[in-house]
Amino acid sequence: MSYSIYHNEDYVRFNFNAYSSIMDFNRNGEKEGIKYDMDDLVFEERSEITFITIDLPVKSHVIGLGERACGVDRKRRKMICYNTDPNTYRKDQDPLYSSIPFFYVIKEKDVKGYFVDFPGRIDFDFGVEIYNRIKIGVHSESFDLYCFTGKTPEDILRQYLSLTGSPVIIPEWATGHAISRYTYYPDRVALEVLDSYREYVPVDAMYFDIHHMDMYKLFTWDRGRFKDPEKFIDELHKRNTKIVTIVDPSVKVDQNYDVFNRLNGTYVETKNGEIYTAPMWPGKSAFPDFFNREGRRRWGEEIREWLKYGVDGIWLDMNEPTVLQGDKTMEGDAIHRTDHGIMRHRDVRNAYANVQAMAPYEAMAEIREKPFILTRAGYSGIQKYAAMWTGDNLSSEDDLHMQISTASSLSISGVTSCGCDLGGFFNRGNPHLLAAYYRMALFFPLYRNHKDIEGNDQEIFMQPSEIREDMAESVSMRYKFLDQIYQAVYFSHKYLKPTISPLSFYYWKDQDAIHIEDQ
Ligand code: NBV
Repeated sequence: MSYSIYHNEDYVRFNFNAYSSIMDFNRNGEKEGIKYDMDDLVFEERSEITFITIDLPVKSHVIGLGERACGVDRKRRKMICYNTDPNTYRKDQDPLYSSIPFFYVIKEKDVKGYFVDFPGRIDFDFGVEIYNRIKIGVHSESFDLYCFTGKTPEDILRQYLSLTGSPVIIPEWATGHAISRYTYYPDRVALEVLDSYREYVPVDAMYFDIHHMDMYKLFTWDRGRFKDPEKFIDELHKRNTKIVTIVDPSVKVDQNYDVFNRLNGTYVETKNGEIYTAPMWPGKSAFPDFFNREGRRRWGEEIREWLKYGVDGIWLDMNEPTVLQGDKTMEGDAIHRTDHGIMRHRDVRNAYANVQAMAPYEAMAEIREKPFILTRAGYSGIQKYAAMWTGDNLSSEDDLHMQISTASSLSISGVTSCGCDLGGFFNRGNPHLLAAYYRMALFFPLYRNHKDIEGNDQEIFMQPSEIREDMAESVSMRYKFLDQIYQAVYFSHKYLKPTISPLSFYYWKDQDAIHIEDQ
């Protein structure tokens, strides 16, 4: 095991085995070599895994590390970075859809920030196996470890974001009240839903899930359900409502399907050089290799055509990427022909969503001032392109409380435009719980009601009158604060600040703050 040390005023970087990150991070002003107090860090390599241990004082806490199904403090927990669709998640489920291997260690008198740049599997152990040390198992011998020099969590976040990219500034409408369900159709019913909602509250955006497609084929409309998509979108726009459509990464393998043919030659491959296929919504599917410049270019062309219908935003789902077989992750030996050479899926998996989001971001930026992409998966740097929601949460009291920690932890991990499905996605909730979600998430950057196909009705007009009033009051309160909420999004982009944050982020010196998880 060998490493070189680089540094600039923001961080010290340990570069293992001359690894050249596939992420396009900004490493301006780096110089080689520096004296670093190694008491803190110990490196050790054991059969394909490199272990790093870091001092974890008795009176310390750990925050950050992206979305996690638990409270704010990561101490005495083990957590994995390997993007996974958990089907649904309850408290303590790990890992989830995205991986942000960046965290803060809050000590009595100071704070440290670390970022392990490796988009494959990393196992984090915050003082479980060794009481007073953090143990990190990186499943590679080639990666970068960054130790930030900032003196406060704010400084450290700024340094991390200067390196990995400033958060996207989403359009104003994306922070308004949004409605969604798996799936509203046909067109006239969708309009009826929208109009019924609008009797009570404004609706800035309506999301369309996978049933808008013809047999789940990407970039198609089911013409039985949406006869004239342009006209339908016009109707939404007349009501001042934007439309966001889902786009999965799975392309139906079918020689008669023009999108499959056009993307041919740019798919993820098996180690034998054949197209890697797996079952997904459209049946046997292939997956574009977005790590490849040509793959992104052709994907961008499809997106450009799609936007011509008048679509305002793109919702990237199942992009961990998830397949409907085995443990739902793509074969680790599958091959990506990246711009930096051939790489195994397992070594770059977590960044698939990042490269997937690049082309739609660019395509939208050509025609609009502020692109809007919502993603479920991602890796450090995803914040440059997309907002993120916390996936398939459960309608439950537990989830309602947990989302405050889950979403605000995402925000202090750099994914500042974030939110959760209001009402909870899976299972049957109840009107009181739904209204409570509307109150709980009042200051989340995203504010979207979304529900599973088998879930109960979560539309405001389907609730009992006292609940309708309660929800309408929350929405009206949200709109009173919308300028401030949007200002937080803008500040995150411009000044590299979190939008929402757990109390312990700003009040890290206050011993009690870490225990407060409902603010
Ligand atoms: O596309 C359907 C759903 C979607 O509604 C949800 O928001 C995603 O997180 N999607 C997952 C596919 C799986 C649903 C069981």
